[in-house]
Amino acid sequence: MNSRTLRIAVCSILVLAICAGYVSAANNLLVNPSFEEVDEYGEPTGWEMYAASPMIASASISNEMAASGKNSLLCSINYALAGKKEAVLMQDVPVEKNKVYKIGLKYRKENFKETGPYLTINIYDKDGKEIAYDEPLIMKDHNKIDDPLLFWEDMGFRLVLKDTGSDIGEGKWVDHWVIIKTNEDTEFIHVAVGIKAKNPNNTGKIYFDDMYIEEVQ
Ligand SMILES: [Ca+2]
Repeated sequence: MNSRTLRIAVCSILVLAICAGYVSAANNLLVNPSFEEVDEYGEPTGWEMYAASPMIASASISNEMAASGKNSLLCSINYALAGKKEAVLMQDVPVEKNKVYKIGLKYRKENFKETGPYLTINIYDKDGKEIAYDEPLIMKDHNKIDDPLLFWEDMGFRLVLKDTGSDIGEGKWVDHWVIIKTNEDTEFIHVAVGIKAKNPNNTGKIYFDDMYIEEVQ
């Protein structure tokens, strides 16, 4: 193979790789779903962060542990102090009306013994107001969970993956997913991912990675 042929071959492979990357990225509607991109301040691009007391419960991008790529979202309780501790990342994702979407994530706990992690899903209208569903509710299906302390809770106006102190995910990555349907007024899916703990007695960490929102139907 001469150098010109080699160059063409390398370029062709690059183009194919870029196309493949584009196609798979196009299926996931979330921006920065694997927490790989950070701005000059180390904040994850595409996400809005909220922490009530960031010294006590924090959310940050970490390279200590990752399900894919180099980074993940780390939410930690740094001091065991009384009160409600919350640290969360949020994103509003434009979606279509009357379609079915699958939403999922991976997480891993490290010595985390409190309530949390959680994933909250709201369906928003064009004004960013949450839409309340009557029967049928938001959720159509979800992954099977063999632990009464961990469950998907559909309140009609909000769908939450709630962990009330299970051991699931301790020391290993676990997957959770849910299938939802948008309605006639839907413009956005709002997701919030992080930790919420009330009067924590322990410090601990949770890593999140590989989130997705995909249209399935
Ligand atoms: Ca990642």
